[in-house]
Amino acid sequence: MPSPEPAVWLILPTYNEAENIEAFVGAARGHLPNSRRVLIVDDTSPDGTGAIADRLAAEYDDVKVLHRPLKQGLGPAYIAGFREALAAGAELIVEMDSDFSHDPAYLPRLLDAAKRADLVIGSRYVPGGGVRDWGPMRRLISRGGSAYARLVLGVGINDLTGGFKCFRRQVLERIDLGSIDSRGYAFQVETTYRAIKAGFRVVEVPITFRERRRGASKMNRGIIAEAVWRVPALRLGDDARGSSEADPGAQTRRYTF
Ligand SMILES: Nc1nc2c(ncn2[C@@H]2O[C@H](COP(=O)(O)OP(=O)(O)OP(=O)(O)O)[C@@H](O)[C@H]2O)c(=O)[nH]1
Ligand SMILES: [Mg+2]
Repeated sequence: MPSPEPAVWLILPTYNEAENIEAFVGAARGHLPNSRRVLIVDDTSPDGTGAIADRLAAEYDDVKVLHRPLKQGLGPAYIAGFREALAAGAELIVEMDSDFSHDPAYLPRLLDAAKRADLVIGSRYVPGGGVRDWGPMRRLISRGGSAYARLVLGVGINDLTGGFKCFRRQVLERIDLGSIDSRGYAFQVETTYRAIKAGFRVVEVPITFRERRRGASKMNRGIIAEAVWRVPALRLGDDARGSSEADPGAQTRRYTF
C-alpha cells in the first residue's frame, strides 16, 4: 500500500495581492497533494486581499486565513503562520511569495526533495536555477546579498535570501521562532542559518524566479539594510533576541553561533 501523503501546509503571506491571490491559490492547490492546507497570512491589506482570501476559505475546505491587524513584515507573518501550522499537526511547512515570482509548478520538486532533507530551498543560484526579467542592478543586489551572507556566515548554501522553502516540522520546532526578530530577507537567512547550526540537512533545488506580473513590490532599502547588519550579528551571536525572554524554554534552546 502507498504510504499516506504527509500533512503539507503552504503558508502564503500577503500584503496588497488582490490581483494575484485567487489565481495563485488556485494554481498552488493544483500542485499540492490532497493532504494540503493553504494558510493565507494577510496583514489587513488596504486593497482588500483579506476579503478575497475569506471568500476562498469559504469556498475551499483546505484554505484558511489568518488576519493580522498591522503590516509587520514578512518574518512576523511567517512566524504566525508557522505556529498555526505546527499546532494543527503539519509535517511539512512550505513558504513562498504569493505574487507568482515563485512558480507553483515547482512545489512537487520541493516536496520530493523533502523526503531526503529537513529543509529544502528553492534556489536561484545552483545549476539549473536562475532569475528572469530582472535588470542588472536587481541581479547584483540579490547575488551580492547571497554571496555576502554565505561568506560572513561560512555556510555552503548558494541562495540564502530566497523565500521559497520547505521545512520539516522538526526544524521549526527546534529553531526557536520566538527569538527571531528579522523581518525581510534577513528572516530567510536567519531561518536557514539556524537550521544548519542545529545540524539539520539542508538542500537546494533549482528554481527560476520571475518578476511579479501584477501588484507592487514591497522591497525597500530598509529591508536590504536589515539584512546587511543582521548577517554579521547572526555570526557574532549578538543578535538582540528580546522576545526570547518570554519563552521559558528559550534559554536551553538558544544557539551559540
Ligand atoms: N503578511 C505580509 N505579507 C507581506 C509583507 N510584505 C510582503 N509580503 C508578501 O510577501 C511576499 C513577497 O513580497 P514582495 O513584495 O513580492 O517582495 P519581494 O518579493 O521582496 O519584492 P518583488 O519581488 O520586487 O515584488 C508577497 O506575497 C507579499 O505580498 C508583510 O509585511 N506582511
Ligand atoms: Mg515578490
